[in-house]
Formats: sequence, C-alpha cells, structure tokens
Amino acid sequence: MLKNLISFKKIPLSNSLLENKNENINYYDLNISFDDDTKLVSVVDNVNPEELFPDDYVYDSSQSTTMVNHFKDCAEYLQKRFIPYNTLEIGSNSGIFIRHFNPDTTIAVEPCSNFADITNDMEYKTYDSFWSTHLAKYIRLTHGTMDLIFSANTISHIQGLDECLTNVKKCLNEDGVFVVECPSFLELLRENAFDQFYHEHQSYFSMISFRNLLEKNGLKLFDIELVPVHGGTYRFFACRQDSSIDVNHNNINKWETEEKEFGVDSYNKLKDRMSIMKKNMIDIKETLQKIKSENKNIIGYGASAKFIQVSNMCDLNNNLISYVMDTTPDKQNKYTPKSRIPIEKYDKNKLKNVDYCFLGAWNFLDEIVEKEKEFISNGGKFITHIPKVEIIDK
Ligand code: JHZ
Repeated sequence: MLKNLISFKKIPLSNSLLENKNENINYYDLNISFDDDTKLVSVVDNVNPEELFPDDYVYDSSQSTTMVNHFKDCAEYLQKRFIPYNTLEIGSNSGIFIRHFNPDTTIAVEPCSNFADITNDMEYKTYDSFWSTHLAKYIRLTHGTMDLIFSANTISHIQGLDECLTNVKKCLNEDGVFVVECPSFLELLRENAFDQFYHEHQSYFSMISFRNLLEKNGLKLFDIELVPVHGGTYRFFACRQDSSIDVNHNNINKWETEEKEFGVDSYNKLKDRMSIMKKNMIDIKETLQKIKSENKNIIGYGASAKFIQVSNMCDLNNNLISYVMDTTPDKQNKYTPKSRIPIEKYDKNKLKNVDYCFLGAWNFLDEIVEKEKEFISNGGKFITHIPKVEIIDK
C-alpha cells in the first residue's frame, strides 16, 4: 500500500530551463510516497520520460572534476575486481564512465540524443533509446549477454522498475554483475536533502528497498558500498539469483541494521524526518531575506537540478538571488523555471562584486571552496543549506 510522505504543489520539471524570462511553464504536482510492501520511496505522479529526458537534456556529468575522477576510479576498480569483457552501460550521459573501457566490447544506452551522439562519435555503440524490453531483447541477440552492466544515476530515474530489472537479468551472464550507483536514501535523510526530491528522481533507494526489488525480479544483492559523491551514493552489486557469486552477508547485515535504526523502513519515522526538512525550507528563505535586508548581494553557484528545486520549494526569486552562475554551456543565458532566476556563464571575475554565493552544487563543496579560495579570502561567503543553513567563510 502507498502512503503519502511529502507533497509539493505546482512544481516545474527541474531541468526544464526557460529560453525567455516570461515563457510559459508546465507545472506538475510532486507527491512522494512510501510503499509498505517493498519499503520503496518514490514519486507517485509519473511524468512522460520523453519530457524529462529530451534530446537537448542539459545535465552533463563531466562538468565537475570530482565526478570525472570518481568515474575514472570506479571504472578502474570494477575492471580490477570483475575483469569484465562484454560491458553495457545504461544511461551513459557524456561518456564519463565508458571512456575508460574498450569500445570493441562496450556498448551503451542513452535516450538523450545530444549525449548518445557524443559516445557514438567516441566509437562506443550507443543506442539512442530508453531501456526497454524491446531493446534488451535486441541487445541480447546482437551483442550476447554481459559480464558487467553498469548504471549510475539512471535506474532511480526509470518508471516501471520490475520490467527494468527483469530486462537487466535477461542481459546478464550467469556470473555477470550489475553495478548500480544512486543517491543513498539513508544519506538523503541524514543530510535533510529535500532538494533531491524531483520528478527525474523517480525512486529513492535504501538498501532494504533495492534488495526487495532485485529479489522480486530474479536478481540478488551480493555487496554494497557507500561512495561520497552526490551527497552520499550507494554502489549496489547484484547478480542473477542462480549465480555462484558469494554474498557479503556481513556487510549487507551491517547496512540493514544501520538503515533500520535510522528508520528508513518505518513510515512514522520517515514522516518525522519530512517535518525537519520543511522547517529547513523556511530557514533558507528567512536567512536570505535577512542577508538582503543588510544590503548585501547574493548569487547562486551551480544551477543544479537541486538549486532549481530549492528555489521553487522555498519560493525564492531573483530579488533574493540576482543570478546563478554555471559552467554548463547549455544552461547559460537561460532562466530557472518558476523562480525565473537568470543563469549566467561562470566567470571568476564576477565574484569580485559578490557578497554571498548560495551553493546550488552543495555536493561539490570541497571542490568549489578550493577553486574559490580568493573569493573567500577577499571576504566572500558561501551559504549552504545542507544539512542545515550555514554560512561558510573559511
Ligand atoms: P549536480 C543531476 O542533478 C541530475 P544535479 C540527475 N537527475 C541526477 O540524478 C543527479 O545529477 C545525480 C555546475 N557546477 O552535478 C554544473 C558549476 O557551475 O550537482 C552543474 O550544472 N561549477 C541526472 O543537476 C551543477 O553545478 C562547479 O565548480 O543536481 C551541479 O549539478 C561545479 C562543481 C559544478 O547535479
């Protein structure tokens, strides 16, 4: 049975940037629910995937050095641990992960054609399509089964998880591995990261819920790690239920205890966490208003999907945040939907006239503080809202 956890009314899609400030916007409700049976937390209101992941999708994972290094390390680690030959990536974005694999034995699936074109040009056969039963059948017939299926920040975007996972199972070798990275729901709760709730993020996986879903679909979880990107990311290791791969019971039991102690499988405890998040939303707006009343200026740093969510969930606009800077060319000279904050090209020089930067990319705090040492030493301050509102001035 589905039970409502938290609801947001009239929220635009986080990456649906506006070309013009006064452009019309499509609004959607965002209701997050808890499933008593699987313990999965997910979005109830399904938006058409083609609208969420269009052919000019703007999120490019290669914009951050942290992510570039992360996926290089991850690729090397998986190659060493599993020595895969046939490899498939589901959701390859700009090729940040597969670029470390041999193009002769590696294929990808990527529905956003602007990114599929990039990896096809890099000689990785990339199917410009959503992961589906039809495509999985075709891949199995054409390329055979896989030693490694990797997917980062994509399985949590897919509607119809049973079909998705069954298709993964069909494409895996008997001892093939399925490695999934997704923001950890446990860490989302610990960090009060309410801005991770948006339509693209269809599911919020705890280990407990993901394991339930795998088991429902002929797969088993054999290991899990927590990696420090995107505010805390789970790396799940799964294989076919009939595989001879050993299960790391000690590690899995440890995480299960930790998740249960925190209450990720308890509706009532989750409801309490949502109240803390709502209080944080009020604190954010009040802090920004106070700073503005002292005649200081504030800009945004990183027009992430999270920044757009915060701006809309906390009812911010360009009277509070004059503009937001971002390094992604496809985001620049556009406006955030609803909050209508201009997105400007990243330019270090602009920081000379800025008092406060509101961190839209709080998950890259270390990388950004390192990059902007001069801003801080000249008296500039960052504002983060995760896990609570805080001013960073050193
Ligand atoms: P970033 C995306 O979320 C979308 P977002 C997606 N739905 C998903 O699942 C998660 O990732 C995991 C910019 N930036 O990575 C680049 C700078 O300008 O936190 C990005 O636009 N300067 C697929 O959008 C944004 O900030 C910098 O120095 O929340 C960061 O977005 C750095 C480091 C980043 O993901």
